[in-house]
Amino acid sequence: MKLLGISFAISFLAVFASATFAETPNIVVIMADDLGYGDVSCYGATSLKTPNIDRLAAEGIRFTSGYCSASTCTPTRYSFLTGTYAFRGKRTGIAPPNAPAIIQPGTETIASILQNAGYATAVIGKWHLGLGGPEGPDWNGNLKPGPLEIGFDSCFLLPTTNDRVPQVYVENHRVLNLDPNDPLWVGNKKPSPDHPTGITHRDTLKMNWSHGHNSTIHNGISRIGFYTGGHAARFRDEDLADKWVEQSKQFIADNKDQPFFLFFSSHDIHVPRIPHERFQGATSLGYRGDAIIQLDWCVGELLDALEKNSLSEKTLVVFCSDNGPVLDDGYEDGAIEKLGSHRPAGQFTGGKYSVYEGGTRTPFITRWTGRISPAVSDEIVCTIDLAASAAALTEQELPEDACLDSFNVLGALLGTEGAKGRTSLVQQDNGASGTFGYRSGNWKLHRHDKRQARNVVVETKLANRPVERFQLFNLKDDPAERNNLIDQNPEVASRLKSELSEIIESGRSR
Ligand code: NG6
Ligand code: CA
Repeated sequence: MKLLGISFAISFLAVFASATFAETPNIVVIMADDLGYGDVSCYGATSLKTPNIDRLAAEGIRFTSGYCSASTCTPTRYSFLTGTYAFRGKRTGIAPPNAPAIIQPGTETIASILQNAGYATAVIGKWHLGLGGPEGPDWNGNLKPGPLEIGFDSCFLLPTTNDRVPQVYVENHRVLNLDPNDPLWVGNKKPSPDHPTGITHRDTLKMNWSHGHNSTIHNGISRIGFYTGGHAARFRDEDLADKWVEQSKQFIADNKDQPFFLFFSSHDIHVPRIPHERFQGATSLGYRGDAIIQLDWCVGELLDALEKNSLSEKTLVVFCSDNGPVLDDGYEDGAIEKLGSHRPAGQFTGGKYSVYEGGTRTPFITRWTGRISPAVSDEIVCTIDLAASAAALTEQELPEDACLDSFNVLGALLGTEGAKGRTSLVQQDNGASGTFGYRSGNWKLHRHDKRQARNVVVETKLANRPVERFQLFNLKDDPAERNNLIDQNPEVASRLKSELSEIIESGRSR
């Protein structure tokens, strides 16, 4: 009897333990860079095949209204981590090379929430949210504050972007492999008259620049900003994806016995698009397509690593992008010439830098083997909601003053019967420019305080012609936002205008 009691107690404990464990799954967020809605085959691309991303979609939920919150990198990443719209924060537009840390220590983030819940937390890949105190990054010393001060236990970073200097890795608080006898200097001004740049040495470049990107040359490519030194620490662009995967596999293996949160922040398919030699020529679309194949390979490697460690059933994987697509973003890499019939934003208008749907509606997939039933969902979900949803998943209260615009859409993310996503969402372009998209149900309001819709440099076809301050579209009938219905629907327009103003002015939407 006693034996029976013990074995009952043990099996009760086992059930209880596994039930508890089931609600603290590992969370892996794979964020692509500049990947558009139509760039992968499970979202309709036919000019290339992305078997691993497709596999994720086939085994999980493919969202047709999955968003990032901004159409550039820094504000989307700020919102994803903090759960607060970036337009509320200072200096949240595209960060320059020497930007100080944008998210202040002590700010609640999805990482700190999960860290509090006992997760091991790591970010591997592109950061682009600044490092260091008000003076900016101390490249030769401690790069602090940074991810480790806002909830990550460890980080392995591309500190800015691949087109911004410097081309070095940052591991936790230090530049990796930095030789103290060859200190790293990073600045905005040409350091000496003889310093080679994309202008003075243009004929030596392995990829020509088309706008901007003509300062210091590294690996045959000129960049945004200047730097000298740190030669032993410099990476080859071709090796970045392999490095993110190697580091991630190690992190997964090291933490397989406890819950972990991995933010896998790919630099693909941001410019300069220089995939590893084995992917060069993989598609007919040029390096932009080849970089998508490299990204897809990374996803496959991560899924395999989960499988090998028997973690697929214990891991919620989220796949998303930081903003919509762009073709010529500063380098001549054939993206325009080789595009053919490929439509990077799918049926949507605009892309990176715009508040048309193409700027923020992106591939968005969730998978949790055994827990999520494969489906396609039209619910509205956004990267900004992952913080509140992670808090709900791990049964933690969100502090009142944190994650001000993050909604718990866990049910929609997991495909729970009848669960709803958001009812509305603010979209922004870059920083606090006064350019907003506001989706409410199927209605979409545009607000262009500067009366300029798009970035003229990269969207030549969509020219930055003056626009009305407000426009209204019905996304159901007109996903391409072509027919401005504001005059026919004054009441809807007025309701959306005041809802948007209220969200902006009240300082929070939660
Ligand atoms: C722009 C760059 C663009 C890209 C972008 C940031 C120029 C002319 N353009 O200023 O190439 O780097 O910033 O991209 O320099 S993001 O995806 O990180 O937001
Ligand atoms: Ca981006």
